[in-house]
Amino acid sequence: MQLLIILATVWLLTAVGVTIVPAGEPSQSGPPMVVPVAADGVQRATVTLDSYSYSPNHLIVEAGKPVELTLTSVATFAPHNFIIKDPAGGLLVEQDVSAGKTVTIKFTPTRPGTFPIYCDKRLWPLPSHRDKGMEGKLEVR
Ligand SMILES: [Cu+2]
Repeated sequence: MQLLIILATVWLLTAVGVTIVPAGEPSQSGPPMVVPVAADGVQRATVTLDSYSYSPNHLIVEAGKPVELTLTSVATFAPHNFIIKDPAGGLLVEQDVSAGKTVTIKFTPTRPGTFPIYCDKRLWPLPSHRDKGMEGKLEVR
């Protein structure tokens, strides 16, 4: 009986998920933003997090200079995060941003390349936020 309830719940949530997420909508890459270098040598930009997107979602930065990102969530309910992983380049960013909150992060990318930015939050058994299009890219030149 308990299993039946679980199965029914899974089915219901999946059905709702399918309704919310339009099928076949690839996540769109917005116009690239070349992050400006301030007088103090820091590359600063503000990224807006929403359900389920980053704006801008394509950041271009220079290697070897610190990057400071202000992450502002305009989501009303869902918690999000901001992840960039380049283990070979020693870059590991994983920052939670609660709904409606603003957090500042700082990191210095050391090697050129294009690295995915994504949110790995998910409300099981719904698809992850990344699967819903919450992703972008960090282009290090
Ligand atoms: Cu998210």
